[in-house]
Amino acid sequence: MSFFKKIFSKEKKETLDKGLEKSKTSFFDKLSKAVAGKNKVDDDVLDNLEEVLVSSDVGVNTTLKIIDRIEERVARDKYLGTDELNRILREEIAGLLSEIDAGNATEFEIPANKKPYVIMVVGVNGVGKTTTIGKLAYQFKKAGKNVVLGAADTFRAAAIDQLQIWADRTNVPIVKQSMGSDPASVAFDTLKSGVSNNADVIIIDTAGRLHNKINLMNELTKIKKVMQKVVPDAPHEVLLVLDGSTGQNAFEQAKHFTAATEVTSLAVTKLDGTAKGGVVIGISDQFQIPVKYIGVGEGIEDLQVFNKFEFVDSFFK
Ligand SMILES: Nc1nc2c(ncn2[C@@H]2O[C@H](COP(=O)(O)OP(=O)(O)OP(=O)(O)O)[C@@H](O)[C@H]2O)c(=O)[nH]1
Ligand SMILES: [Mg+2]
Repeated sequence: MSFFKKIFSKEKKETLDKGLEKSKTSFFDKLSKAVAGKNKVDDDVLDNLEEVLVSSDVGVNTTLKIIDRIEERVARDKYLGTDELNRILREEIAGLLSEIDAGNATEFEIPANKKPYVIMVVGVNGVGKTTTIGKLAYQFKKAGKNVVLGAADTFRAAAIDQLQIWADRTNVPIVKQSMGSDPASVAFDTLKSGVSNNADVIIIDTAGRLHNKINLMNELTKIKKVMQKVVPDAPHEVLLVLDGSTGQNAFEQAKHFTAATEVTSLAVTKLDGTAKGGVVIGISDQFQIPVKYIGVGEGIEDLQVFNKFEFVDSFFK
């Protein structure tokens, strides 16, 4: 099958499989129950499948899209055996993800023509923003890039300390001010420092408190504007971090943030401890934003470049 011709690094694949074990088991338990005792994909099977997808947090709209596509195939092929359902679901899900991006990245890369490449990281508190920034700093540094971190989450003192810990751990410089200072001012300083120190990548942490939409919009817009005084086309990437274990809540957060700012990529964290990996499929389909990274643990190496082929493969094995 063309989707799975890709050759994966075995070690990486094992981590992903292990990380997604919970999602996998649960999805497959449900899927097998959905087709138990049936040879043919009929209305009953489709109803059950719909339930399985919704309860795996794929989301209602995306579930309906998938069911529609399978119905079309049933109508076309007349007889569709349940033994083929796995394969067809895989194809349809990978197909949905393909509509959003090529999805074949395997390495931590940044565009060569943007220097410094500025990533602004947003998301509500506790989703894993700072951790994801630390993991990214580690990967970019490992790839030989000069990385600078900016502690523009000035809302809590601990937030700055936490980013400092990651800066120390990855041996990457950090620009910070005291708690309560203006996040836009920290972002400005970070870009200034990054430019004068020849940074390849600048990653800006932002406050995760739940604002109302207007406040959030104003704050993010201000940070962007101020950064553009230093690097006119910054930020090159607005990375929204979502906690994959929160299911429908992650959808709500995506709605909230995409309304407040232009989100260009997603990181879905905590997929190691959840039965809700389906959220990745639903969110990227519904918001038409590519999932770029997935978090599969708390460790420094527990961040992976999202590859839909690997993901779907792991989900369905
Ligand atoms: N299991 C697991 N835990 C994670 C992952 N990513 C982050 N965490 C944990 O989630 C908790 C919150 O992570 P932070 O990085 O502090 O989250 P944050 O979004 O920066 O939160 P605030 O600074 O409070 O806004 C920490 O205990 C992390 O170790 C992941 O992929 N898997
Ligand atoms: Mg934080």
